[in-house]
Amino acid sequence: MAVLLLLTLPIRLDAHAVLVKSSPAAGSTITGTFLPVSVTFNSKIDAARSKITLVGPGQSEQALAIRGGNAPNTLNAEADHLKPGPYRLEWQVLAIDGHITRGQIPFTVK
Ligand SMILES: [Cu+2]
Repeated sequence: MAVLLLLTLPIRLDAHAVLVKSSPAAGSTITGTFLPVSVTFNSKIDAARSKITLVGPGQSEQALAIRGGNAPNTLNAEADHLKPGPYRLEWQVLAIDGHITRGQIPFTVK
């Protein structure tokens, strides 16, 4: 029994940040040139050691200034001067368990 506990403990402590929801949502289409960004995870994250990059038409990249959210599991940012075309947000976050996770949120500007 003690051995079983030791084996399962590391798994239970594991708490990588997993994306819960985002604005814009993945696959969504937005209008306008200004874009508020909000990304929420399933665990607390270190906003100072996390980043969001906006990749736009022609693979242009822009690092967005990150603000912590109202909640410790949310990142906020904003982008402006958007032109119509395909975009994606590339996020990389550091969770409180010390693990980095990353992912992409594709969306379209009309
Ligand atoms: Cu982890």
